[in-house]
Amino acid sequence: SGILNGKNIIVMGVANERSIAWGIAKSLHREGANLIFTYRKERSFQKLSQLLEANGIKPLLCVSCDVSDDASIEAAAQEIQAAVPVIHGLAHSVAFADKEYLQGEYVDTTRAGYLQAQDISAYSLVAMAKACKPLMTEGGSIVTQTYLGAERVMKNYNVMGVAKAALEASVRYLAEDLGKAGIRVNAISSGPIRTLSAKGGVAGFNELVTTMDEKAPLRRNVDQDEVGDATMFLLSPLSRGVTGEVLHVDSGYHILG
Ligand code: 0WD
Repeated sequence: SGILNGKNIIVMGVANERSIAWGIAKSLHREGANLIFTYRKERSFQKLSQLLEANGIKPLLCVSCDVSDDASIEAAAQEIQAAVPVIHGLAHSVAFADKEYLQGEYVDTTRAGYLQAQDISAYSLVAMAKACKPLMTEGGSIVTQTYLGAERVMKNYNVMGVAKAALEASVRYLAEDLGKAGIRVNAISSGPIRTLSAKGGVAGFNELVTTMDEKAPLRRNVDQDEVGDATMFLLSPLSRGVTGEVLHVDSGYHILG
């Protein structure tokens, strides 16, 4: 008896129990959704299988999908279509930039580093929206994960901030295109959360977390479960009038000057 009973939703980007996508998966499961997971690395698949087992979650399907590869996306979409007739939602929670470019100055970004960040972190949403559109025959909801570095200069976030800006603009253009098919497209802009990518990637990440405790209106940071619930809201009919939106789940940090 959840708000998402009978809804089939794809979750991308569970690497381990700290992943934002795992917070999303727990919220969606609690509300009765049937889940389809995509993973890139074999190690993530093993982690994911253990997590599902330990939490008593039976997925409809787990499929490999490397978003930097069109053939991999197409194969994943075909496998999903063969197993699940209709998809109602997509939680996109993947990004990547070489950590060499997540420190120092943005001006030093190479063409290859720039393109890779754009490819995996921004174009992947477009590619996945394109692949999922034919499966969302009853309308649907697509939600991605962004960060404040898209809107303003955050130290060290550099090339990823520029990729997130493209991601947020893509949310708006996709919302216009897919709105005709009853498909909504939104983003969550979360505060800094200690995950595999964040800790290992962004230089000075610990300072970002400390600043939340000291300065954010709520005087604390957010966690994966809070992002999970907000993402669930955007994937659910509770948000049926909302599209093209970036919702901040950051203890209010973004309102500060
Ligand atoms: O502070 C944070 N952690 C924030 C993260 C604040 C605001 C936003 N975000 C965003 C991230 O930019 C990303 O878009 O949330 C999203 C999820 O990030 P996360 O939960 O921090 O990261 P993590 O737990 O490391 O999972 C990211 C997954 C990994 O899975 P795999 O299976 O590959 O280990 O994204 C994956 C990444 O490797 N990923 C890819 N998945 C498919 N194809 C690819 C790819 N090419 N590249 C990376």
